[in-house]
Amino acid sequence: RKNYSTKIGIVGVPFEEGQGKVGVANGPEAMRKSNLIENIKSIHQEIDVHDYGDVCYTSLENVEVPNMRKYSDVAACNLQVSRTVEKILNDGRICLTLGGDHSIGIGTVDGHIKAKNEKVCILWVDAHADLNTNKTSVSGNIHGMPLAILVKELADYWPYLPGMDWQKPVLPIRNVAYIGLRSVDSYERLIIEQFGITAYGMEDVENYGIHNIVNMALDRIDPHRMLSIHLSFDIDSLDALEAPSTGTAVRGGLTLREGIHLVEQIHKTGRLGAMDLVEVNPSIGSPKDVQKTVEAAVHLLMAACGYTRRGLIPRGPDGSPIR
Ligand code: NNH
Ligand code: MN
Ligand code: MN
Repeated sequence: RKNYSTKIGIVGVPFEEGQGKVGVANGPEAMRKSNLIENIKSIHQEIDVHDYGDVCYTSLENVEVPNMRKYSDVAACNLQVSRTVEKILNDGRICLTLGGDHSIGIGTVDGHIKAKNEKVCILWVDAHADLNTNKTSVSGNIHGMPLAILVKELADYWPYLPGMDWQKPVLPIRNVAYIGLRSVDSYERLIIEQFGITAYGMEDVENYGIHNIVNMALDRIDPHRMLSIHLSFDIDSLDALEAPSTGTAVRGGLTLREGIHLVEQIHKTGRLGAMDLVEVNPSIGSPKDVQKTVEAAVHLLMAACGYTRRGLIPRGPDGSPIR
């Protein structure tokens, strides 16, 4: 069933404990101040966008897991993220989550999986694989671990995670594809190879072009074209020239054109269920860098709501095209 849904729900997650740099918690505020909601409303008059505000949480006490920094915050915040995403989807809306660092992907994907009874596939658009466990991570930053926590096949690699019992690793690894990889840790590469995870790096984008890469990814993760698509978009998938204000910028990435095309293509499937836009850090770079990065984020989110660069034919009050 096509979901060119005109019903959109927005939630902000001002959370930065999944990594070490101050400022990424202000991502939602920066995107809203750049008129995100008004811009989405102006795409066409049938759009019905509701802002659910920001997620709040109270940290758990006395829980720690080795080599997982700020674990208690991540666990507590993600429960609220999961509940909110599930609610927005059950309200019949496409859910757009504004990050925040990428550790919030644990909650967004979990909420999506719960709302759609596991009929979900994941497109992880990122320079990084975010597939470390607490045993392989060099940084201890949980934003480098969300996919490893979510997938079924890696469940045995984790110790018991206190305060995360609401989260079950039910996501099959074959339902996950990467686009944009160019900074993959060696144990992450090992897992990608061992499990045959669909992973398109920048050299693949170069060889096939972004349009074919998106189709190849969907052929692999959703061959019957029946799953709800979760698009988890890390702004660092874009080239550092296009999105400088992010904690771990990597050069040689996607252009904004490629990013927008990818999102437009996913919108056109009619099966976009939820999108995350994460790792925008307004405390990094000059005011111009910040503006560039936030504008890129807003463009990507608008494409998810059906904004087209071709323009739309105006419609009258009854919804019929004016000629
Ligand atoms: N792989 C590194 C780590 O686990 C870096 C992760 N950083 C990201 N991921 N920005 O998207 O710490
Ligand atoms: Mn990421
Ligand atoms: Mn990244």
